[in-house]
Amino acid sequence: MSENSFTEEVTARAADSGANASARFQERQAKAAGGVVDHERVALLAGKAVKALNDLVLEEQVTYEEYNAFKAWLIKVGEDGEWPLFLDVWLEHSVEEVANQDREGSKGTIEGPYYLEGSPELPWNGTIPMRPDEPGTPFVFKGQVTSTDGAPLPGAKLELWHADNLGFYSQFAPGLPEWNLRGTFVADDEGRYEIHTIRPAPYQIPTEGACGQLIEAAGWHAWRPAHMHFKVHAPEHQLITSQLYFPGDPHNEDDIASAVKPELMLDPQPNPDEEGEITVYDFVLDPAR
Ligand code: MBD
Ligand code: FE
Repeated sequence: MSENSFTEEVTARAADSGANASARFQERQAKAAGGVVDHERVALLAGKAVKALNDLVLEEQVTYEEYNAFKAWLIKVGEDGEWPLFLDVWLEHSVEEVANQDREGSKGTIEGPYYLEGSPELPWNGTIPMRPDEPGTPFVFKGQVTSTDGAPLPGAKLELWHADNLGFYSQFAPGLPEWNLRGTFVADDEGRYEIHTIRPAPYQIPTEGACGQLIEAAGWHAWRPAHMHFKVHAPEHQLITSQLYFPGDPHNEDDIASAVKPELMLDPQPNPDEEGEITVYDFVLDPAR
């Protein structure tokens, strides 16, 4: 494959991610029960948001040129399907902070735009779906799920999803098998799991969409550090949504999505039993409220 066709392929794939994320979010939201925010909260929150923007215009003496550039950009965010990407990168971390402030168990962090329900169910020591020649360092991820009182949680489920070795997520970038690098692992009768996967690559916000345009116009960087996403659940316990990170990634310090926490850092070691690396991480779930 020539260098050019590789670049084109990557660009074409990146362009699809935003549109897919919007469609998937709308499907899930349509199925979600409730979804109606009451009048008083709408009046309060929309009122404060509008006031904050008006204050900004007056404080910073915003011009018509800037106002129209903003309007054009907002239209493009929708056209590119990048509202999920924009919101999850620049706002979700605060929503997560509020949602999980009273938890005693494992730290959560943002879900991001690329979660899918219903990934293939696998045993406690299964291998995540991947291509036969899946590029990347083989990676074993093991540990135990317990309750905040220390009791093991048998049959806990760990949903894992992560990018491939080029930073692409299945079903959001074309050309990947449907459930590539997505799986639901059922812990054993002591809440233990030993998941076999590969190390994901860092993730770059697609450069050609509205979010990429904003990043370039502001002179920011477009990177999230390499990460693995999780949802961990067990009966009578609160679901936790989180991500885990790899030490030494240059973007652990300046994640564009502000979602890295010191408690979420892995400690990968050479695997003594097979090629690749191994790491241990235990999850602690809060009892249901
Ligand atoms: C990602 O992979 C991600 O996890 C978030 C939060 C935003 C964009 C891409
Ligand atoms: Fe991600």
